[in-house]
Amino acid sequence: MVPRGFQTPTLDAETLDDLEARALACRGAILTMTSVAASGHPGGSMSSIETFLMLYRFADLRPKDPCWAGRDRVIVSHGHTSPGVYSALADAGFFDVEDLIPHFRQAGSVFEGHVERSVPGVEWSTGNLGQGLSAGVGSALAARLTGGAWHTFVAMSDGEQHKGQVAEARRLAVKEGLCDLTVVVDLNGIQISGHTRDVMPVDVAADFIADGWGIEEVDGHDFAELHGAIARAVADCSRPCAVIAHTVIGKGVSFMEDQAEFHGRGLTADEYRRAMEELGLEPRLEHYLGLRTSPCATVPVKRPRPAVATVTGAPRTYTSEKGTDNRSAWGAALVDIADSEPSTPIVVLDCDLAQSVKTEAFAKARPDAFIECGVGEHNTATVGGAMSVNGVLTFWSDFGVFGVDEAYNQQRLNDINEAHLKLAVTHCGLDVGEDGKTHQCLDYVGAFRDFFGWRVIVPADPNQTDRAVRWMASQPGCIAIAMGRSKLPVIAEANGDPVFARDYTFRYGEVEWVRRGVDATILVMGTPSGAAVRAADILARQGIRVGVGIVSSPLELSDDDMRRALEAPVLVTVEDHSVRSGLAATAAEWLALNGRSTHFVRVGVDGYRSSGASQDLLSRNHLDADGIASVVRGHTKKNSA
Ligand SMILES: Cc1ncc(C[n+]2csc(CCOP(=O)(O)OP(=O)(O)O)c2C)c(N)n1
Repeated sequence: MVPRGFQTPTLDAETLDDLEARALACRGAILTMTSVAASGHPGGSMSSIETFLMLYRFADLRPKDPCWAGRDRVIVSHGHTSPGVYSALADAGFFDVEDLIPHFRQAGSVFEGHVERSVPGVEWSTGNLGQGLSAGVGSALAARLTGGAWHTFVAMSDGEQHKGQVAEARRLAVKEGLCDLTVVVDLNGIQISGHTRDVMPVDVAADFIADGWGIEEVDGHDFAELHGAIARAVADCSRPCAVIAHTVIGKGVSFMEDQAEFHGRGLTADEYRRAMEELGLEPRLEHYLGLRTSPCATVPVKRPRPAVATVTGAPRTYTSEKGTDNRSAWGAALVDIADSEPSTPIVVLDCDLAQSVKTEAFAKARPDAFIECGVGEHNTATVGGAMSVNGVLTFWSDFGVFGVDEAYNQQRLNDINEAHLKLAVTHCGLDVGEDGKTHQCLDYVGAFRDFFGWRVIVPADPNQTDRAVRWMASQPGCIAIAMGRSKLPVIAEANGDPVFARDYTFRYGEVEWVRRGVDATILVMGTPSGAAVRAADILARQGIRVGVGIVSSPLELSDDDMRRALEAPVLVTVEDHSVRSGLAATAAEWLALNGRSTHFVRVGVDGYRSSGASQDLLSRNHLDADGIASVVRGHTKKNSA
């Protein structure tokens, strides 16, 4: 038995023979499962199979305890090679190959078309190419921050080397000195549309070298060479290393070799029979097709609870005399959390905006836990997601346009991976001010609306921000908190007492009712909240009584809150956000789903706007107190006429 962990520099002849036999069996499984499913990606699976066998047999893993905390992390970035990954995992004992083959790509089965984190042994769901190395960087950083001794391995393809995110990840790995990170690139020279050199030439080795990686080039079908190179990479304590594995797509079946056609299609029945014959294996298509009606016995992996803050420090209270912006309240709460939780590994990721997003104080207090990722948001989003599933309480703070819009698909993959990233985005809405259209993040609620796990908080003032940030740190799951840029008034009761102070506790999904009124209801979120309250007070003096509900969780409006909102004949939603997909959309959806109608008015943003001072932009869009009051006044009059 060769010990796990790549500590043995060479493999003996018996082990090498054994590996060859396993590779052959896996090739048979790859061809059979893709033929049973009549879809999938056999070509790359067959070029990568030696790498997968090598990693899953020799990395420090416990197949019967796939979530063991100290395990090495094996991440496969070219998720379409799931037949190869799953067959190597089955070979290593993570589950039964007899359960895998009949249920590959079948509705309801755990064995999805691209590698899925619910499968025992899979660390990160991929399929959107170019993200796996970032997940590996996140895992290696998490080892450093948690004191974990694990090594991170990332298997990649050559086609995905085109992606910019890969370069972002390579650079961060070197900058952070991640020598416990090893990449194996399957350089088969083929991708969907043909030869990689024709589709988009990339000098993979030169790119890694240019960014400071150690590299070795080997025959990726030669177990002895592959093992030796990986063992040397693991032993290199000076830098991250990449093993460039020269391979042949479709390796082992003559008519599949070097053919782009077999990148992504299962074989016909005749091709399958011929291929199995060539491999010297028994074709068993009918047998497995017959098993397809039986239930899939492999169940999704249950992951341990993530790192969350258990103590978050005493809340701060802000007053209107000294105006504060929400982002400063976020930055201050963050420092408090770090101070209160010395035992919880914590990290704050930055993309060259710490000063603006107010994480500088944290960076000064905890330089060990502050990671500057540069202008590399795609990478940062995935790094953050991966850190959050590897024992680190992970925050990323950025402008809304970069943390949400720029990294939309990475945040979607964080959702799919059931990550626990805490995203604090500032400069949202027109309140970005003079930076103009390119920086107006008007869809921060809308973007996350279409994910199924992300929760979104839009606090109304610095006090609510403070409480919401502390709450967010104590929660599992992906949560975004979205803020503007300007100093905001403290929301106060009619008697002047701050609303979100003293014994106020943030509760996700709860509307805070700060004014009562029978003529109209304003539901407001975020930056214009103070203006909406002032508008209600202006209108009260004019005899129009308007209720105001502050919505801090715009994706959740409870039945009770909506019924209360509808007690008045006019409903006005107010938001520094696109009216198409923010608070107004949630309210409209509730009305439609509950068969209710009302006089419904949306105040918000319905197009990109010019640059300018925030207050000017907000007032030009009826998002200041006078603007909101005039809209409400107009509609209450019309409604009663
Ligand atoms: C971001 C992204 N763009 C496009 C695709 C569609 N796609 C799937 S595989 C592939 C190229 C495959 O080339 P390579 O990764 O080298 O795989 P191989 O053919 O070697 O299996 C593409 C473009 C994708 N999965 N992800």
